[in-house]
Amino acid sequence: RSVALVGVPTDIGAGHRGSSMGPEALRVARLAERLSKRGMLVVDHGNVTGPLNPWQPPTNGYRHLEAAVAWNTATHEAIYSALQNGHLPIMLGGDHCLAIGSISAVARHCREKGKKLRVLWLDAHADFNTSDITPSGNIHGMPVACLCGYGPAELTGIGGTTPAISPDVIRQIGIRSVDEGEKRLVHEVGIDIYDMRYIDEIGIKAAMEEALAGVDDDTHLHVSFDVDFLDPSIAPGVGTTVRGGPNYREAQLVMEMIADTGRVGSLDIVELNPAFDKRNQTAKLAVELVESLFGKSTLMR
Ligand code: DIR
Ligand code: MN
Ligand code: MN
Ligand code: MN
Repeated sequence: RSVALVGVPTDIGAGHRGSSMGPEALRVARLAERLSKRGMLVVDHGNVTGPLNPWQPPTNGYRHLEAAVAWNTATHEAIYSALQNGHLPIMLGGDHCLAIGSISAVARHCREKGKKLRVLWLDAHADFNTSDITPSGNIHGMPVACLCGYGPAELTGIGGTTPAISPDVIRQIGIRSVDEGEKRLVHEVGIDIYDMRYIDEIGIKAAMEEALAGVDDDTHLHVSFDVDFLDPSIAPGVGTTVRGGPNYREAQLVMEMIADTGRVGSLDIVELNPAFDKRNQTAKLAVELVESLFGKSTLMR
């Protein structure tokens, strides 16, 4: 299987600077080499380009809306063309607002190929804010809402179809921080959320079985991996840590169970922030988990 790495070096949607260094940290942690070792044909397509981060306060409920549109439009084109060329794209973020560009591209590809889409959103946060309920104005807290059609037309329309996806394709896993207005909205829209309370009660294995139920040979599985999904004790290199996340073994099992479906068709690795990391340990952990996501296991292969 041929894999296209697409770097998107921006922190335009975040409330802390530094996730713009994420793509390079993943390269330094040898992501391409590790996947090549697994027998995958990996081509690093380099970085998407876009405006510098002007680091302005929010206006009308958005920080840097115009620049976020530019970055997401470029990301959409890069991911869509990788898919059209038969590659499995891995988007190296960058902050999580970039999932608007990547997932709208994956959804467009699935519509054209008549494939079913399932999006696994691994995150501490629901990322379902809108301009009137956001506590921060940061667009990285809004991508799931935008993809479902709740947001400014400049973002919800990327890829030409609004909404880009239907809420029922999404499964959110690891959630433990949802803002006040956001809580109301995710219930209203009916987002399927496997929050940490639920995972504590039924266990990560049963939760993943539920999240993956119905994935079949016609399904394109997109994994949107926000590194703050992981417990901060193992993954300090993110801007918005939230305690009480999956530990190392639980995170490995999540990736292994996704790998077992054999249906992973695209991936985002986002919110990795080397400015908060120590000796690139979080990037190295992310690479290890991505190896598991692509089938590395202790006793097989
Ligand atoms: C918070 C933080 N919910 C916000 N969001 C995220 O600003 O909207 N942090 N995604 O990573
Ligand atoms: Mn290519
Ligand atoms: Mn996120
Ligand atoms: Mn998050």
